[in-house]
Amino acid sequence: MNRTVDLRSDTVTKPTPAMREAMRNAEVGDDSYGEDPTVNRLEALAAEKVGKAAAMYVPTGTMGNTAAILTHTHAGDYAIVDSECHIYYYEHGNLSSLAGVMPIVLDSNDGVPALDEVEPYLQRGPKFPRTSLICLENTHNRRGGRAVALDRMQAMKALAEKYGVPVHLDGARVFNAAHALGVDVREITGCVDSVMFCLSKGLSAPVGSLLAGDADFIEKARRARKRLGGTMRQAGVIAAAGIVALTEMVDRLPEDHANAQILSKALSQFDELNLRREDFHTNMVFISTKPLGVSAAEFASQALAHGIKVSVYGPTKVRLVTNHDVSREDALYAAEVLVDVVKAVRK
Ligand code: TLP
Repeated sequence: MNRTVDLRSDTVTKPTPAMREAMRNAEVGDDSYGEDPTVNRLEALAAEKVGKAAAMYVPTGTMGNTAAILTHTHAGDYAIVDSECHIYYYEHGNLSSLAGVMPIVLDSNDGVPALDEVEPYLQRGPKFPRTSLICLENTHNRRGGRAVALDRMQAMKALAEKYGVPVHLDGARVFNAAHALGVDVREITGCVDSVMFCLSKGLSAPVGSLLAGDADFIEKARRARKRLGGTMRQAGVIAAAGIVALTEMVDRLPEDHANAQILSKALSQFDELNLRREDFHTNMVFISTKPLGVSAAEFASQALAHGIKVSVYGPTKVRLVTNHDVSREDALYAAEVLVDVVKAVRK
């Protein structure tokens, strides 16, 4: 059997035929002069979708987050982050190395640190560093692709507002969160001052993310993007795929969530995996290989031998991500293979 199912990430998705067509026909101009009509259309559409006044196209989610941090903060400030968030865990210390900001790293169950742990950092007077930003993530990648509950975000926003501190959302997969919570995405983005979301993940565009916020914030963020080397020229060629992503690919995300449930259901038959299906809200499933007595790398190589690609997310942590390029049949096949792998490796 030569079938391959790539569950490493939703970033592996290929552009759809409609995206390729839109890219071929894209009207372009020099975006550094604000003259790329396709980029302008994408930015306007993105801002409207997430209910913000303005948006800026960036090549990657990491750059969008970094531009937001550079715009909200000054060197020497504190920013509050959850210990498992992408900004802290994967973005190579940009908040410190590029923005000069000190992370206050707080633990949490759901990606939202406890308010009583956050508040003291917001109250401190001029003798102490200023806390100028709180970062949230929804869906929360390392916390199981969790859709963070609205009331938790609203509570953090209310606290932040009390002290005039902005909240930035790493919303790389915010449309997955909206589907899982059953709300309009604007209800989520209404809890934050700025949001970054990705076109290049579940929405299947080949490149690109957006940073959205109020008009003044985005005007300043354009300088941060320039500083990061992210100001592009005839970017309409890629932005065209982003427009298709936003108009055609958002409504189908529940298919990925249903396929993730196929995987979690199949694997939940193994008591030792202690896999609680309700912990997986969106398109990700995490497995701990520890109870099986094997490393994540060993598990991954056994799965690969049968054509199933998974991510090693820690010494004994494996991540499976469903996406547009994984059909229901692929998910059923992958579930069967992964069940066999568990049976074969458990000691
Ligand atoms: N996440 C990637 C890897 O970096 C882990 C993945 O495969 O999930 N925020 C969140 C929540 C993300 O998951 C990612 C990418 C980013 C930001 C960064 O986006 P890019 O890769 O476009 O810089």
